Amino acid sequence: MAESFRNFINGRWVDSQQGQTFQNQNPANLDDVIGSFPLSTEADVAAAAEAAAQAYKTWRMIPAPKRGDILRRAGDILAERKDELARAMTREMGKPVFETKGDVQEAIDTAYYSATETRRLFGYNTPSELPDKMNLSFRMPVGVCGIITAWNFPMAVPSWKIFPALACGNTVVYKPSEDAPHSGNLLAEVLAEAGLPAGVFNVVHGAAQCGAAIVEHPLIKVIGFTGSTQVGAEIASRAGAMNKKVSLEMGGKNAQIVMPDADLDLALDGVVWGAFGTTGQRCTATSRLILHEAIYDDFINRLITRAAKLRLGPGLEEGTDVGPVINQKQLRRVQEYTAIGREEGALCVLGGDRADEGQLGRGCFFHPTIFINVDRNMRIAREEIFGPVLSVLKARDLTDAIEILNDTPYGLSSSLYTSNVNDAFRAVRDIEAGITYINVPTIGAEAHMPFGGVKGTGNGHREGGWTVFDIFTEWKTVYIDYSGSLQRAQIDNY
Ligand code: UN1
Repeated sequence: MAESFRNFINGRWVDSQQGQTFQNQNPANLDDVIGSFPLSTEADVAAAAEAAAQAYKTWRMIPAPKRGDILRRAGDILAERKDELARAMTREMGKPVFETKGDVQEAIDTAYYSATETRRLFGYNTPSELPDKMNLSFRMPVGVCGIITAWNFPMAVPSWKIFPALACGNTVVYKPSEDAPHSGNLLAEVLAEAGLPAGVFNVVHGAAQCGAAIVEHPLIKVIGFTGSTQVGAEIASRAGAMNKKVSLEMGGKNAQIVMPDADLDLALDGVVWGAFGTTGQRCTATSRLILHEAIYDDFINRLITRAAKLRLGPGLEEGTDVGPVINQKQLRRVQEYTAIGREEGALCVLGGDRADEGQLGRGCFFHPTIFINVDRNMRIAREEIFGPVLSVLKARDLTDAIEILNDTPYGLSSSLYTSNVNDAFRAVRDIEAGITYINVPTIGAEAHMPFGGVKGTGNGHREGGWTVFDIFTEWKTVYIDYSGSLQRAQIDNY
């Protein structure tokens, strides 16, 4: 009998009001059912939003550094439970344990960073244009935040949004992905144990209906979303019509450029990790490799040899390099894209198929796949696949390579391998992406730096670092006149 998990509302574990559930399976072995979770509806979201709105009244009044103390304790608990949490996360979403440990670490980093920021959260003071008058500005919390995330970073990505939101004095209604709901409950456990008061953080599980209810609930003032560009666009239009703040973190079609003067061994390490780490299921994954023509053939040969050695297997098994894709639907999607690549005339030189040998047949495994002779107009060069598929393109020179890199609807991460410092700075200037790495793969952003992208990747916000506080605060401007007389701005001083 599979375990049955609940929502977390107002500090209590509760079933959904209509009682429907969905099941969560281990993608490395579909017979392994983690448990059933509530398929929440509008009524459950309303209960969570009301609890969060009530809790907001007292939470916003607690001095920010005291809120920070709770977040710091949450960071300590995450650190103590790191191994256990990582194993639970791997069981439900597949990536190897060394990666889920990194995922927890990113949440720990964010907890400590947010805790520290509660002693800063700087405002600005400026001189007034009038005598005996003072101008100040402060960051104020916004209210109840609706947080909706993907499954691929089940601890790090929610933390990026939730911890800064709480630090600023907001309360939260969180919907984890249906593919990683258990991690959402583990996060609720950690925050409760850290001493977060009831109602400040609430978890509602469910699918599209639950997400839409969060976006539409009038008590929820801000939406923070990580997921597909299509769903993000729907959220933006619904929430926009209600004048809600929305921060969207969506797809990518990230590329690594390799120039002939690069350290080619380093570039090889970079692309293997960037393309096949997390089974290619990162919004920052390297899904295009742009090689200078002078090294094209040689680099491809070395890449095939290297990638062929990657060990595919369950993430809980020691020695696994690459885990499964998240579910059967995604397995079909990756399969469809490899068929599209072949039809478009690209040459598949590695993988290209489902892996179902032995125990792999019980899960959703796909061989690391490389397409060469890819043209920039092909769908496999333009559309996000979210799987272990790398498209290799050829460039004449750096200008051509950057033009190819920029020629997609997305703009999240990017990478250039070169030893030429002038080329490195040109690339930093000309690449259209939120993040550019020099001699580093496209994955591996650090928690205290702005994270986000341009074009179809986002809507102008940045998570991570100090910039995330712009999402979860509103500015309050204050004028204090101590002259004792009416001083009319723009009039009495000119
Ligand atoms: C994501 O894939 O949604 O930069 C986030 C990285 C990680 C975060 C990825 N730190 O690859």
